[in-house]
Amino acid sequence: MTAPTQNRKLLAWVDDVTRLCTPDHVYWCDGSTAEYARFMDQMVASGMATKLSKRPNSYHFRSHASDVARVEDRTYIASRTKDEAGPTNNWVAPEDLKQTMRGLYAGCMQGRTLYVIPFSMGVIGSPIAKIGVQITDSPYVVVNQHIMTRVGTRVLQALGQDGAFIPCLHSVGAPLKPGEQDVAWPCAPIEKKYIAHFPDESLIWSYGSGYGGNALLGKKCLALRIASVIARREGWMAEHMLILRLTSPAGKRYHIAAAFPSACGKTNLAMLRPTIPGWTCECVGDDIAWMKIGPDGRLRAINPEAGFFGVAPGTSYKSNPMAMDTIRENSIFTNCVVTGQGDIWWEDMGVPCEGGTDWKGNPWTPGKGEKGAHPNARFTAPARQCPVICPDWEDPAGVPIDIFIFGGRRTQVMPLVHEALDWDHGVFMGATAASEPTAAALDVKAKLRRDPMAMLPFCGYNVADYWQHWFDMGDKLGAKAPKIFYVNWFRKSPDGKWLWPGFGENGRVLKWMCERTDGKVQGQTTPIGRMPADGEFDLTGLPMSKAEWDELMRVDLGAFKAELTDLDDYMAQFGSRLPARMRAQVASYKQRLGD
Ligand code: OXD
Ligand code: MN
Repeated sequence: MTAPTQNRKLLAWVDDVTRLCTPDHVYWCDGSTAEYARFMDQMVASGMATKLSKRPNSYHFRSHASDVARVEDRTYIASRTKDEAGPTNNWVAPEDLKQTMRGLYAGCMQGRTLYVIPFSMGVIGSPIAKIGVQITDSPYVVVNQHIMTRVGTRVLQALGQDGAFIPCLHSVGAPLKPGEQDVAWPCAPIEKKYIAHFPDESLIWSYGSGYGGNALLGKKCLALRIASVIARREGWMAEHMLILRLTSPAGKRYHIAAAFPSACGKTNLAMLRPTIPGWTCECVGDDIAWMKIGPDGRLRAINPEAGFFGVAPGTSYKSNPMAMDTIRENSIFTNCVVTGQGDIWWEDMGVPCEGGTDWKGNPWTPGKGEKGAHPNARFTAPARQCPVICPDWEDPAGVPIDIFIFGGRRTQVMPLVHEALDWDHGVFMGATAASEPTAAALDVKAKLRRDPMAMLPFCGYNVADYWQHWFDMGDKLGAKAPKIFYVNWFRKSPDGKWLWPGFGENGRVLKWMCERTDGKVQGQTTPIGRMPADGEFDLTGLPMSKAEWDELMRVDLGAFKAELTDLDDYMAQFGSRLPARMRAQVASYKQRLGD
């Protein structure tokens, strides 16, 4: 196939990789629907995919049982020095890592096709967008990238002869000997998997995994790890945040960006259906926000992605009706149950299932004792199919952010909502956010982990420098900086019951934030921040007793104090790189707690 571009750097890179990986064929993706259909037909024929008779143009894939989630232990930030990567990232000297990986890449595409996927993160032409090119030997990656990014010929046109792009090299790491039969989900064993980032040259090398964030390199690798480094250098922000627009009964619009650790309900909040009368919500993005200061001095956010790669289990008409409607057609499902009727199913989908084939390919019936879908089973669906997608979701200028929210999954201690006393305190709140781990990463064992700004697995440089960048952004934004809040939807009572109904009721929390932003309510100051004053929070129609509300909002100073040792240890790992302003925050926090 002749290359459909004259971009010299791109041609040279594809040539180099072809020589190293020795594929049987090279194919340049054009991004067309015909191409998508052809790949799907091929994968159905080879047994890699199942066409779902109940959902138009939708397919199911089963991964290898060892290749079901991101692998943080195998993810590397290969900056020039270990210190630049910081204590929270795995580091190997770039040349050493390249040497190891070149050894793995040598001949790794034998018997396979090398696909070149030109893609844009953000609408082509947006001043905030960036172009990447992924090379992969996985047709599953190609079809997913078609949904998750903007792929194809238009991107090559935008790139022209000399345009810059971020090279993203990916192989499943499973060469085929002549005549060898392929398996349904080729991948390499865990010790040969590498998800490598070379921030100093904006380069991504991924080897051995075909799954999600390890393999769809535009998402976590480019849009967060590499983009966070570029953003710091260029003075903008690349964050693990959903973006939504909330409109009040009076028609006033508020744009909110919220950071929660993986699998803590970002997609649900992004597609919220508020229960409070007159308030509406539209989704701009569910996972990543790229934000630049606009000509008016406000922070403007775009969603660099074009699709949703959501956690399937738990998604139902109760938890997220808009996601359920989004995935009715043209969607890809991975590691779900395929029912006897030719549909997909997962735990807590809210519909009965008579049985079918589970994510491992075994016959399955409910009550078997084992889960039918993997807890990190996913759907990939076009964002434009979301019934509440914001009409401006592709505005190249982005939407102006009024409010930042941080949070995590805490069954204890953290109240439903509190507000930062000022920008620096908000940075402290984000920096110290903690969560109980979920199924989105294979190898997280801790009971509670601090996940700064939900970026722990995604920050491409030293987290202490990242915090300094947040302080610097606050200085640049001044009075136009978004207000910062912290939420916890997951608190339980001492006898183990959820204290907050969540889902559509979360709109009430957002309403209080908007009213704070407008100065309509004042809140009350507590040692941890501002909280709703008596009567300020709209509980109309909620069957919640005063005692339950008090428990939900209870600030147990003893419990906060008990976490101070952990906080000190956490901060100490950054040594002298810890910003002075963060030290000051820790000191005033302790003082407010009365320590
Ligand atoms: C994701 C994640 O897939 O955060 O979005 O793990
Ligand atoms: Mn995510």
